Amino acid sequence: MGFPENFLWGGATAANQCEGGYDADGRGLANVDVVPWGSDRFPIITGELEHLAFDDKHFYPAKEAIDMYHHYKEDIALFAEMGFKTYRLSIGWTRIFPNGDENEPNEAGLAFYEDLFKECHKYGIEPLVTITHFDCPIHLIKKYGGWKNRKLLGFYENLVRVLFTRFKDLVKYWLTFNEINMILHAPFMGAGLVFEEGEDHELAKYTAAHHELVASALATKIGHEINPENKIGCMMAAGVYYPYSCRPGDNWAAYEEMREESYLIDVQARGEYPRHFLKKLERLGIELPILDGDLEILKAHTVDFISFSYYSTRVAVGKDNDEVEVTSGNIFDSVKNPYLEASEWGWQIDPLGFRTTINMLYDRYQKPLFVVENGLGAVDVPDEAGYVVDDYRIDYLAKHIAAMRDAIELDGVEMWGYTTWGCIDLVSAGTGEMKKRYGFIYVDRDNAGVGTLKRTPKKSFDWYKQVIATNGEIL
Ligand code: BGP
Repeated sequence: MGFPENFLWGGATAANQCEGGYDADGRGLANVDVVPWGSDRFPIITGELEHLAFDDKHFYPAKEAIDMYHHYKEDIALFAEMGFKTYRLSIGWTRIFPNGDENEPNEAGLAFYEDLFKECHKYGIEPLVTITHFDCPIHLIKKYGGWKNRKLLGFYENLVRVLFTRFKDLVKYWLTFNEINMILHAPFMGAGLVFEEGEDHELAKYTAAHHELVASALATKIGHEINPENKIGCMMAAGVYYPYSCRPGDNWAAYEEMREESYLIDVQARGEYPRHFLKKLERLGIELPILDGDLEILKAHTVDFISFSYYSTRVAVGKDNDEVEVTSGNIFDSVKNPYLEASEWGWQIDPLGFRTTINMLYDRYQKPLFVVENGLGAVDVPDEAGYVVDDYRIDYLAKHIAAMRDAIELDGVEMWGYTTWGCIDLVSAGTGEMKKRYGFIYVDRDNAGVGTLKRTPKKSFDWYKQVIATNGEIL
């Protein structure tokens, strides 16, 4: 018992957080490039502050990131040394279509990923590819307004057609959009939205979300047509909501939050908008731009599996409750849970909540699951030799893997694999820091971009190697 025999152990990254090489070989500018480190980052990623180009006042960590663009062979060799069965990475859209609306792709960008995938296969590592991970060409934002414009759907369709065709023999596992529910919380990252003065934010977000949902269903259709072997999944920023107390009002708040976070995945997994969501739109006076055929496409092309990130559970409080303390979480805050410890960034640590989340998703969708992000962002202090003893990370991961094992072994959940977030140190999506590290591999670079970029395995490197070698028996 324990983990299934072909369980896909591995690690995950995203192009903009690790590749660098932002203008290499014809690559165009993307939203994620111009998101700086520092206090302006948050208003920019939420679409409140327009910032569509570099300036001299900010530092832009994605420009060089950890320069995986030039280190991928070395990095993949280290992943192979840990025994990775899979490596989750994302495509930089602007490497393939620098502006996003060209007819012909950039060959250099395709060649880069082709070589990277071949490098993975050399070691028997199965690539798991996120088509867009918080990634949208700047040109599409400036000219069309990002995903609130239906035209984006056609540009995305071109992208996926090129990817599925070119990488037919190299990639089987695909995710259409990273953490699609982040449109609701970080709409510039999730959908290239910048709000205009007086604009109805809800209308813009739900419209963009509709376009991404149809795009995702179309991608599923095209992907299956090009290669029936393809497994195409959705991706959710997950984490169940607990009611702050057993007051009915708190419980209702938790229930509502959970439904709101899940509505996009409901569409991708079941092929229909949930009725509570349509009722809500009615109340808000929002009419979605649903064109003829959209609902049929959504219905006919649901995903093959559900992937998700999990870092924390969240807590909801009803309107009738007292003042409560708040703590940080992935992009958005949550009410503080007094029963949990938190990371240095305030993210609450809850392995049993992981098991609950896994079960909730499986009960809700009855489709195979894939954990594509989980991990601990922490400050690592290397010794003189550059070695990090990260027992805190090992502890976090061991407890979460044990909870996942319970979900599989005791609850019968069908789970395809597990990739830890940021298997090599990379730039934080939420804060732009390098200091917030998740990796098994230390990268010498600081928040201001200073460092040699040297890679050094941490203590957790050998630990994870053993986890994979024993298929999760020894944690
Ligand atoms: C998810 C994103 C990742 C990643 C992770 C950790 O939301 O999909 O890109 O960065 O969270 O978040 P952070 O980098 O803010 O610590």
